[in-house]
Amino acid sequence: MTIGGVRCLLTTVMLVVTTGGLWGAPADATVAPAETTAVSFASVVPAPVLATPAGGVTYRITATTKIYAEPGSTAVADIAEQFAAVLRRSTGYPMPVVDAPSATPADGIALLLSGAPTGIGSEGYQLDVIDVSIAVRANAPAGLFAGVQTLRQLLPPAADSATVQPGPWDVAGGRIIDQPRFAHRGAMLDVARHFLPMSVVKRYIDEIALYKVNRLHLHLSDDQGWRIAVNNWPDLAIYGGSTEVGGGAGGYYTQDEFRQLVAYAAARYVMIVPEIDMPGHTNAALASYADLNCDGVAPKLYTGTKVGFSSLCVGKEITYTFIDQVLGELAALTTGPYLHIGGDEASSTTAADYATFMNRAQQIVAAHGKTVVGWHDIVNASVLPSTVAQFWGTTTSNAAVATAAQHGTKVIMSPANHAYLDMKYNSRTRLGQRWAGYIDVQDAYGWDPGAYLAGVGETSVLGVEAPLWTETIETLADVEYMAFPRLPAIAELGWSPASTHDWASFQQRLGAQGPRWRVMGINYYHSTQVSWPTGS
Ligand code: NGO
Repeated sequence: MTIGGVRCLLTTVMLVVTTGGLWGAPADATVAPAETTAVSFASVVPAPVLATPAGGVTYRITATTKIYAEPGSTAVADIAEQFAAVLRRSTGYPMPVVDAPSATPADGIALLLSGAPTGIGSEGYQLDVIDVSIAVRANAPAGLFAGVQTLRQLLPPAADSATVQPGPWDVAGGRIIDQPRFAHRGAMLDVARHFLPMSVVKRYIDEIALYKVNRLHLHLSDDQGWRIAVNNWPDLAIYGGSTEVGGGAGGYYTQDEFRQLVAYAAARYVMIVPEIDMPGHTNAALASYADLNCDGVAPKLYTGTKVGFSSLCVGKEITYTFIDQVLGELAALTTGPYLHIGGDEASSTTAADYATFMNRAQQIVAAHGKTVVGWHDIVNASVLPSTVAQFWGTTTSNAAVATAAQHGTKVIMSPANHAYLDMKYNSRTRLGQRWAGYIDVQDAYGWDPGAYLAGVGETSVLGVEAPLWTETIETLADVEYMAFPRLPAIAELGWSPASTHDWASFQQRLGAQGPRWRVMGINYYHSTQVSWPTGS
């Protein structure tokens, strides 16, 4: 198997332990040899730019191993503490985090902001594993975080266990030099169709961060529910958030909870991109405030799954007061630069009204100091130079998006027939939809974001995003089943150089994740397209 042109050897050590899974692993979890197997460089997802194994060299984590952190950086200390916390649970070792000495440490695991190649940018890293030490070097903390995610994958899967395991804890020797292809590597959760509690969103952040996904787009409002408290318009959450698809209890995040999510994500180098969808997909808001309706009559709450029937009232001034206050509060809650304003499927709004509305909405976002993201329908309005369009079509050409890209609009690629995690894997999949087709892992992986949409080349592409719409998705187990193993496929398209793209290699590397997911209790779909190790 080759990664980045370098031939890697497969693993050799086969030991057996029992493992207790994290978060709901099956009670009858049986012995699984793959969980204590030393992991080779050839198993990393996303594929690194350059991986050079050093045959026969191994580093062993022991009871005296220290983690050295770049002195004077609380961000690095925090990354080191997170890594130590994972290792303490499974190894039972103390794993102290200490300041790195001025000379490169001669032992232990060092996280350093010096000595990395400058060309690898702020998210790149260099990982060196020799017999006496491990060093992760980067130009910025984000790069160290990415390097630690790679290191986690090089540890035996049992290292991700929530209970102490016997080890040994060996890491294969060699060097990895790595950096991302695209800046935006996103996942999206629709918390509107079915509300997902804080615990689920946090767990998903942990899971996506493992694969170097650095954006979580939260679809916070739709016809069926409004999920973020807005102080100026309290009924949005209290009434508009009181149900969901199927008529369940719904729910919403308080502003304090939302701030917690932003901070939790930031500590894992994930930026939250909040979305308030408008002018369509707004029944929950229209039901909460009669004044927002052109006829002054509030519709009923909606718990079905139709789209395209609702619209904010483009001709009423209160509509703009409303979005100014809502987006103003959201801007204040969000540390990242983006506010997503939706703009998809506005089929109850005329084309002229749509343009009028989206132009004003973009100005309002700009006035709050943020950059607009919209579904690609937004290119039918006059986009601001900074506005980012998120492509969700099922075709490989879209004239309006191509024209916008030629005028400088950056595009996030989420082609629904490849990147939508709510599509069924095949006709037997219980969850999900099929309007964009069935998407098994090879379909999720089998496209090139930089050369997919005619007229939208590599330099116009900000990155990729895998949306998970939740019309049929209700629980953490549902989320995981649809996201794994397709989310890592989209993550690899966003991170790895196009030159590493190779299905045969990818499905092997993806299969190697199975034992880790099993240990972590991730409810993944065992696609028959992937070679899963025995027992995973
Ligand atoms: C479409 C639609 C959403 C649905 C989703 C289901 C976009 C951008 N708008 O994607 O409202 O939930 O499909 O797959």
